[in-house]
Amino acid sequence: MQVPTLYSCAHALALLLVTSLALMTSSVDSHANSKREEFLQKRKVHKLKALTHQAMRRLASLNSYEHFYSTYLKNILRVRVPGTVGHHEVKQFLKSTLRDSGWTVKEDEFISPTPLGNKKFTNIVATLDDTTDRKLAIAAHYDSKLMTPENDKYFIAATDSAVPCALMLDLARVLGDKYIEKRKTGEIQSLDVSPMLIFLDGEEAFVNWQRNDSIYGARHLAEILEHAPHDNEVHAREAISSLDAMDAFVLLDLIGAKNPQFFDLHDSTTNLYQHLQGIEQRLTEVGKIGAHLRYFPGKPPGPLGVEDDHIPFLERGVPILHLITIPFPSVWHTLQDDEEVLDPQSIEDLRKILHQFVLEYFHFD
Ligand code: 1BN
Ligand code: ZN
Repeated sequence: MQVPTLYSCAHALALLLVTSLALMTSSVDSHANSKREEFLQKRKVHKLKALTHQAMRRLASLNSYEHFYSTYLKNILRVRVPGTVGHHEVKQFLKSTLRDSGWTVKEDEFISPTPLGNKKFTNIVATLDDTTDRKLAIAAHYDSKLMTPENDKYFIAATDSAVPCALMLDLARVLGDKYIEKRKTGEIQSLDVSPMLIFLDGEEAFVNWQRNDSIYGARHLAEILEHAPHDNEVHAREAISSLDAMDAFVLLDLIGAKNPQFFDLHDSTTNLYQHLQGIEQRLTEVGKIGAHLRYFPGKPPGPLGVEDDHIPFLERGVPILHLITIPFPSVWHTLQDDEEVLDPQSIEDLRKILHQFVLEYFHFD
């Protein structure tokens, strides 16, 4: 019989220690994983709370395109190519308007190489309550594409995406007012899920649309959020990231021209899309939106893959609701994408649908 030496005893002990440490780590890992799964499940079971008919009518009567145009849209309708004065001033306008509406504003500033050299970009991220476990992100890009002017006519990208940005500022006002009112009356102390408005920079290519010359802001922000632990320490310990906090990423793009149609492009958000369809139907029934074929007709006739700011979020597993008009406006990426192409009637209708959607999502009845 072999007598164990001191060496082999120590060896066995070390092996035991390593094995039990490995077992402990893997059980910590699997505990964190199951906690993360449980956390992610909440986005799937979130219920929207329908407004009453009376609240719906009241809300739909409050709107006015004139106010929307003069307060928000007019200030964005200008050249806003990264690095220009217009870009800087629109950025300042977005931040101050959001703060005035009661939102907490953060900036994600970074420098990235582009085919035209290093450029500075700034994403703007606003939350109504930055302490909530979950967020519903609503996003649009605020930069405009670099294009050569002709006969003193400059590219102001009205549908791409000045109107989407103005719609988001309008949502900021509606949600901010409701939130302040509800806190005052003590109806809510805290929220389960907060709206998050993201104004992305550098969506447009400087030369040719390709992976490393486009969606600069979205690529940066998705990466940052993926690696940032959740703000809540308990969730952070469960390996939950700031990106996991996103219920969905709703992207608005190419909005403002006549006859817009939005298809149900992602199965992960078909439930949200169907909710938009329901709102469109209810508003049509009470005569609060104009006669139109249908803004939300359902699934597209064939598979459609549209490149846009949602891609880095999609690749990281975030549910995507892509509200982009298909077909694209006929003026897309031409100098004609200006104020003249805008259709106040459909913008007003979409404004009402989006207002109702967010109020129902956050239970702000
Ligand atoms: C949308 C608006 N996009 C740019 N401005 C994205 C896009 C680029 C979609 C190229 C299709 C082709
Ligand atoms: Zn564009």
